[in-house]
Amino acid sequence: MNFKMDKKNNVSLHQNTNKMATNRTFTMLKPDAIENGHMGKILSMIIDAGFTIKAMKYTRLTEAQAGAFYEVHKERPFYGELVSYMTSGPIVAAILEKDNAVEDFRKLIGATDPAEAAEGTIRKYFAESKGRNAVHGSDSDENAAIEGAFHFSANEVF
Ligand code: IDP
Ligand code: MG
Repeated sequence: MNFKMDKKNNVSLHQNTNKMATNRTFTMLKPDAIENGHMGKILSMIIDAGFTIKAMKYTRLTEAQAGAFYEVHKERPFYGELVSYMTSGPIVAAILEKDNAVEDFRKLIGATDPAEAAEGTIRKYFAESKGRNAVHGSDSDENAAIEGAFHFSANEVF
């Protein structure tokens, strides 16, 4: 993955990546989850599953930020739709900590498409569709570090 932001956005994707340990992952509660009033319930599920919140913010992505975050998908037919959805309203971004964080969090959120998500997963409960699927979870330790540093500076991580 190669996230690059304009200098003027004052976001460096490579700063502070050393602050992310391998027992951390990065999540976003996506605009549909916030819009549908599921913020509290999803955060409860995350905390009840044993994750500790190391950093968290309520924010709205710019088109440049969403475009860069999902740059790996830029050739996919749904890219435009994805960027416009991810900028359509506020999100909650967070860095989470737990043993085996990346894998355990992907299990907690379930498959990308809620129709394929296991019972008891966040996407099974709250996702509207494969596109509007309530939550993001990093897919590797490396991406967790990159994505965490994309959203948080060192003094925002506890
Ligand atoms: P993931 O979020 O489960 O890792 P990815 O394949 O990495 O899934 O896709 C990133 C995001 O792009 C998904 O969470 C979803 O919001 C969106 N997306 C993926 N596939 C489709 C699709 O076929 N149609 C519309 N949106 C999609
Ligand atoms: Mg993914």
